[in-house]
Amino acid sequence: MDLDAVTKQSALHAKPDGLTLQYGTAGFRTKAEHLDHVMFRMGLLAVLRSKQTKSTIGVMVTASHNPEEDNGVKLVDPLGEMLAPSWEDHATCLANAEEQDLPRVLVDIGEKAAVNLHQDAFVVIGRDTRPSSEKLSQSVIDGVTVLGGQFHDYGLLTTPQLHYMVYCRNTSGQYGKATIEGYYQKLSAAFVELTKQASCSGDDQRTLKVDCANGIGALKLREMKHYFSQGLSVQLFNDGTKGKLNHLCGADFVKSHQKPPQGIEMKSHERCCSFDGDADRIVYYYHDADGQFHLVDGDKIAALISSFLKEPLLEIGDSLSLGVVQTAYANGSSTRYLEEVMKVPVYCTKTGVKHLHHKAQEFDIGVYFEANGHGTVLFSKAAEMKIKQLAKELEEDKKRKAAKMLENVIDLFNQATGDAISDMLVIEAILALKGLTVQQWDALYTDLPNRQLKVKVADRQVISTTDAERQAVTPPGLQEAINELVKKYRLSRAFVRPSGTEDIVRVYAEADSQENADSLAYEVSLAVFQLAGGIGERPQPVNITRNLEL
Ligand code: NG1
Ligand code: ZN
Repeated sequence: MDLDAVTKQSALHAKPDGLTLQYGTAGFRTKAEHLDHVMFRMGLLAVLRSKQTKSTIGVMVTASHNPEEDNGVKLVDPLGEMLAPSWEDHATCLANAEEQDLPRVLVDIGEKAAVNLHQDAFVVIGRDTRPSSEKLSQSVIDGVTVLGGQFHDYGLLTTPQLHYMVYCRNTSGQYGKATIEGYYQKLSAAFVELTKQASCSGDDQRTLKVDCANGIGALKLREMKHYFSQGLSVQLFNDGTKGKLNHLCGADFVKSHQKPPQGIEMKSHERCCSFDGDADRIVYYYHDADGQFHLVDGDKIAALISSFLKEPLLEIGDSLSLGVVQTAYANGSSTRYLEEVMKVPVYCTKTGVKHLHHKAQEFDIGVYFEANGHGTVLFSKAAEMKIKQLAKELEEDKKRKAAKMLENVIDLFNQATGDAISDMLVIEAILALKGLTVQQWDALYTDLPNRQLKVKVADRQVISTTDAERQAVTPPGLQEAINELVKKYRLSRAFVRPSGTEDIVRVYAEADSQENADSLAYEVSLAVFQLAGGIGERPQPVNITRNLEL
């Protein structure tokens, strides 16, 4: 390592004094103007990680569903996975080192992680459409270059596309071609093949309105839609030509406000969906004949997919294990439906897709989704080989067809990470094959009314949790208070946890009616405010907050 060169270059990307950041649920995320040094340093870190793993490492510049003024960065590990936990600690140390300590911290990481510095390094970089992203990704490149790493800058990409590129490159092209056309072709071919078996079900069925959150999803979907236009016609809204990124639109807005985005015309019973700002989340929704809004979220996506998969799996007669992974935010009704009606084992992990991904890898077929619409289905290598073999060998027509269908499903899911475009195509294929309308899909089960709130506290780390974040361990007395409040309502549940992407504590509550869910969420927020060092204005009852918002 040429530490003198690092010091010199770093001075051009100097860290503001006293600023500390944490590598959270999805990397570093904050106001874009505070991130230049972090980007440069993540370029350095990506080189070390690449040398250590002898693989290509990805760096994605995005702040997903956060406001346009924010930005962020995360590293992508060799198989498209999120960065390993010990390296998250290295990332935090490196990002927070004062200028003069940077060389020492860099050497330290190299030693601790036993990095062979003579190894070559290769880093691929992608970015979203934020105005700040281009300059920040240049800072990543500066970091990569000063440590002698090679790189390929893909420019504008969705987050899942960057994961895909990393995965392709580290499996010598076996997974697919590491180009944007490779991505479009792989997914579209699987979609077209899968939907061939669907009986033609009218024009209406095959049209989908997509709210692209004014983000990168619009650019990529516009390029891609020609590849699958025979099977599905997508109409893009909030395509970034007018509105602001994630402002009053996008998957996070729709999920958290439980209302449609602005900028989309919805007729009753029309199937609509929203991506988030970097196109790794998707939620569906529609208006019924009475004009009432219905959200079809990540939990219902998981339910649709697992019930679809069960049939061909049964048909091929091979006992491949199927499991569903959720977080504490999964609606109680979805868990009950999956366990009791679908008879599929369900597991709960901590928030953050890396936890779900990890757990899902324990099954032959692991379906994982966060309620917010981030997820995918993972097939183990063994399951994939088995299915591909059966698709070739099976004599009986029906069985071979089932195996072939599963083979296409494997190709259609982005196995590297949750992907709005890939998930959208899977969902559309399933609806077409099953001849289901969005209302019929929604009717699989009825969501329990729920509410999510945010509470500002001086230090959100005073809250620590256990049992996949469903129980608060500290501060003392908080869990007891929550238990008492929950007892007051029917079918109720509540939990709190510090956010990994925002400086707030999140409160979640569900109960038998919306009023009760709102009221429980409010009461729990007050308990957090009082027991965990709330700052600013005291939490207000939900209907007041909602009125203020309107
Ligand atoms: P935090 O801010 O840690 O709750 C949010 C989402 C996560 C995940 C990350 C990354 C909720 C409740 N939390 O994390 O599920 O998607 O952002 O984008 O939706
Ligand atoms: Zn996202």
